[in-house]
Amino acid sequence: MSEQWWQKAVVYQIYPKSFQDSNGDGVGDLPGITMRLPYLAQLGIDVIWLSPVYASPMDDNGYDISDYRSIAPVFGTMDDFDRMLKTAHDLGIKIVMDLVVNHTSDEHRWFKESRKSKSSPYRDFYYWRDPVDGHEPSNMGSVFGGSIWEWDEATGQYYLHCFSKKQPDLNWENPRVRDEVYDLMDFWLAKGVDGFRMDVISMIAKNTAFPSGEAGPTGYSNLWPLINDDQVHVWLREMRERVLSRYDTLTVGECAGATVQTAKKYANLDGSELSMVFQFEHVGLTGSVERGKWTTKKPKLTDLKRVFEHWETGLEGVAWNSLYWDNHDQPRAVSRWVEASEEYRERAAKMLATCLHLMKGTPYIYQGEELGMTNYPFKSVDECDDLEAHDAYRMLTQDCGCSHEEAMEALRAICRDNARTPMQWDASELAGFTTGKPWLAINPNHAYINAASQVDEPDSVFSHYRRLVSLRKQSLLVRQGTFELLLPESEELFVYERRLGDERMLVACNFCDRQVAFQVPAVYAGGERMACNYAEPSEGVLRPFECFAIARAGV
Ligand code: ISL
Repeated sequence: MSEQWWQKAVVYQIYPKSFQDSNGDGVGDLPGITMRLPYLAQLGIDVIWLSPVYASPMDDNGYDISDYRSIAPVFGTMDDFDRMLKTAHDLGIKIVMDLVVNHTSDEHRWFKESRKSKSSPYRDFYYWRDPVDGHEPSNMGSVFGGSIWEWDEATGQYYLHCFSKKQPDLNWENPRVRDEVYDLMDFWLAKGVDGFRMDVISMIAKNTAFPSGEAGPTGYSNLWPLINDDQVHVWLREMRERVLSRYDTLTVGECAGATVQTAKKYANLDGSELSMVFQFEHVGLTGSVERGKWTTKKPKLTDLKRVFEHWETGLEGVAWNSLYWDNHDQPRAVSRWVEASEEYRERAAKMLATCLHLMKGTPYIYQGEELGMTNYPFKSVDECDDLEAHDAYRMLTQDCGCSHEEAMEALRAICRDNARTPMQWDASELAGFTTGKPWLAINPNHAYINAASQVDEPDSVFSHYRRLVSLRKQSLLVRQGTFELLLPESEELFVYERRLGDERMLVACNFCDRQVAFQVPAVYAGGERMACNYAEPSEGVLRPFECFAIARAGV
């Protein structure tokens, strides 16, 4: 297969609420994004993944959509959208929209009609079930707490919601639902958008027996047996045939629960389903049975490497990988994956970037990651906006017996608002993000972590990212070479090799704040060093958080 454009691309994720405010209401917006496009062009990225900007009551910051064909007024107008898309395209940047079609908002017209009566023509757009023995039809818990079933007094039935009760799940078995989804995809593709990031697409097909499972600490069982892993592929193929085959798109499915085996179907190079998936194995490494994701653990490096190796080698020649450290649902990369004091933060941020960007797959940069932005020092749950954080605080303190301080420690480590604090554009009081009151607090470290101090500074984290983005563009080896993990047993070093024809590249990364012995294999003698985060080369060691790559041809 010849190289597809999305295999050569680097994607940058924008979380619109927190990127750039243009009208002083404290919330980021589309004109703000348009204003900052030259910054992204300077970074060199090829594609923007835009988190949802559609009409929404914002129960889950836009992942609850009430109209798929209009823009939320807080973000601007359709004209603002068209202007942003055109300006981006003029700069050579593509835009991929977030497609949230596992569920709608309960304020979407379809759901409002659906809940009116059992005989509504929209009733079957959602999953409605009778009580079983006077209770919910199953004991499963939703992602944001409580049951997946919400009682509706008016019609005497429950409806299904895997996320908040304001996010009822669409019934994909109904062909009319699928027609509507394909139509709205067409609407945006015809406008010129370049693809979709598909929200929880691995969850659209349900096991409609709605099984109950063993209850965990919250009194509810795990959600995963609800997912029908086979049917989802049937519908994705249908979606390809009916819509995607008519356009040249990047599609990335958010696929919690995907394995290398299932990803071979989702992201097969034959193009029958999606371009690639977001897998969750590495971000899942820090969870626990008792507390779910709400722990303060750091992953073991050997586990992290095993996951990447598994995906890199497992999909080789068959399917395509995506590569990410963080996004709007994850804490900040530099706070999460390593234990780096402020002294080493910049080196660690560059090291993580090098480690990820020189693997095989399409890399994703989450806004602010390119500046080395960090988690936020939350002291109280009242400082958090995210519905999930509030539910987690309640669960940790009430169901898991944590003290306030223990619960806050978990929130500081893992809650989603860590990633959602406003972009740090400059050192001024409001970080250049807004002139009003920011919707979520700005991290006080914007005084020294900000774009203004980095864009023209050759040693900055931003410049390091910029070099990595450009390296991928120039190097077929980086884009298409095979991956081999070296030193799999090391708990300090992440070292791998890439090979293509007679070219090879060694990538060496020290994940800890100590110097560790390391000999570059003799075959690399005289090779070209790049992507380094120390000015002078070292001999026989990797210094704290050191990284570099060496490339050699003709071997
Ligand atoms: O962040 C998580 C909960 O801890 C994830 O499980 C997350 O809910 C899951 O990855 C699905 O995420 C997507 O759909 C959600 C939305 O809240 C997330 O922001 C979105 O990325 C519901 O639409």
